[in-house]
Amino acid sequence: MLNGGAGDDVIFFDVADNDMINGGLGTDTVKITDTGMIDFTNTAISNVEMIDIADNQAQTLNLSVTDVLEMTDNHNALFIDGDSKDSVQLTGFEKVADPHSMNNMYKDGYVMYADTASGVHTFVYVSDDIVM
Ligand SMILES: [Ca+2]
Ligand SMILES: [Ca+2]
Ligand SMILES: [Ca+2]
Repeated sequence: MLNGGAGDDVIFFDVADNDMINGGLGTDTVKITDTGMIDFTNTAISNVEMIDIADNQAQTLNLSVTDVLEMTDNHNALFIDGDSKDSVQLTGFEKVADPHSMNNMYKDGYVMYADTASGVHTFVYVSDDIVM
């Protein structure tokens, strides 16, 4: 169990170890250095605000609406920082055409995706360095 606590934390996630991670309060980043397909179906990550795969290595993140709801806090918003070797496969999300028009956590440099069906508003913000 890796417990972030109150501050802004950077937590390294090792796919093989699959530790439970609780970011706690603050803006918490999970850094992943494993390469290849990263699937979050059986991970136990919570209260995290950002996944960072910007390491010039190729990762593919596979995320469903359920995965994002489980790993975030009650804002249900996940940022993903990466590089041009990475890709993100989102299931149940669609691109938001005009993120500035919405009252949300949008920041320039990201592409915003919103869930299509859950009824809970769930958002993923993917760095535009990542080619989708
Ligand atoms: Ca924290
Ligand atoms: Ca947090
Ligand atoms: Ca990468």
